[in-house]
Amino acid sequence: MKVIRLILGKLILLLNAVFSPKPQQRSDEEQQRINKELESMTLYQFESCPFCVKVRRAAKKMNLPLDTLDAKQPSNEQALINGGGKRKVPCLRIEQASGEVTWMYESSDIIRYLEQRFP
Ligand SMILES: N[C@@H](CCC(=O)N[C@@H](CS)C(=O)NCC(=O)O)C(=O)O
Repeated sequence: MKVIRLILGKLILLLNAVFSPKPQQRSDEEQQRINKELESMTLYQFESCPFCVKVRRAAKKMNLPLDTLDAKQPSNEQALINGGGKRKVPCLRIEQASGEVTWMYESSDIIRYLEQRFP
């Protein structure tokens, strides 16, 4: 079972690399403004988790260079559990200007949030 999962994971990564989405183009000024906003967000993920790949692909298509953290790494895993409440990925950590932090689970919710915030 572990071997099958490993092979499927590698296959997902290969297909993702081959069929990489084309990033949306923006003016340099607009892109810099968005990149600055993205500094308040971090995506907790596993490299070959299909739901994480789905979010990364959507972010790439929207040209949103999200900071990512490997949730398998113990300190990141602990931060995810302490902050978000569960060890599940993908999870987007969003820090508001007020300092309030939101931990958003569910790939579809994360993608919808990014699409609405960066139309
Ligand atoms: N419905 C969720 C599914 C996410 C999910 O099942 N993630 C798996 C990894 S692919 C997970 O975090 N499992 C918990 C674990 O491995 O400890 C989504 O779309 O984000």
